[in-house]
Amino acid sequence: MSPSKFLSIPECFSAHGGRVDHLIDVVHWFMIALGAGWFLFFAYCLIRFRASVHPRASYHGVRNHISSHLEIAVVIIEAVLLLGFAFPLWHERTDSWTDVQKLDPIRVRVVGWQFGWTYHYAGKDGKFGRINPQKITSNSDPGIDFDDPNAQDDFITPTLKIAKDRPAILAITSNDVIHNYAIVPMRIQQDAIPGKEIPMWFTPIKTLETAVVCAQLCGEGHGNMVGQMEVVENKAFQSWFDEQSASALKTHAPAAPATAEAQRAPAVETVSR
Ligand SMILES: [Cu+2]
Repeated sequence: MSPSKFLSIPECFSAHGGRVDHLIDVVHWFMIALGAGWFLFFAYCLIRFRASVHPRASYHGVRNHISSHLEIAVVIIEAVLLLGFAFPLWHERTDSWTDVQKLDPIRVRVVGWQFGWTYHYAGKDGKFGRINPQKITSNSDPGIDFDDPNAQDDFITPTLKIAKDRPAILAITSNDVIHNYAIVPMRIQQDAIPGKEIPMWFTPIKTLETAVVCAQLCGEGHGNMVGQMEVVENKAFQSWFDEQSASALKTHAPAAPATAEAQRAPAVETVSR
């Protein structure tokens, strides 16, 4: 039996999510044991030291060290949970890149703002364009500087689209205040802090359409800060991505300068007879 089944957590859709659920289970088992222990101890005290048997209070209390030993045991178990389970999992999701790079990951910048999310894709060249805060024209504008050649095929979307069985590396940031980007079915979330790009990665294992939420109280519209995300088959993702990138390039690339040859030779109209 796993306690996480009773917490209304939605189904898991990511490769690593089972380990997060396992950690939730371990923590809850520990809390159940601790809660039951304290309750039994409380009930024991009520009966053992009831007024009818002990009309006069003892001002010395317990003389041995059992309570200190119990406290130390609790601290040790909590340290094992934190250092043995939680930190390694967190490190792997946010700081461990070598293996992910080899798996052709999808990279997306996620920009939080009051009150929504904007997604910035690097386009076909795989390079994100320069970000210039002075280019921001509205709350939801990530401020891409299209004078940068790397930015010409960059595109932005209001919905996160990624591919099944392909790792997604999301770099989380914010345009204004601190938000928190959370995808519960993927068992992952990260703070969105202005001026910082904090990465996190996961691999979706099933196709899905779901909501993402802001998990940090960020202002009066916080409750409306629900975004959409889609996990599609890689083929569908790739054709969508290529299309978006090509149309961005059409919009942002400067008009190609006329070649020297075209300038020399006057345009000749061929007429078929
Ligand atoms: Cu928010």
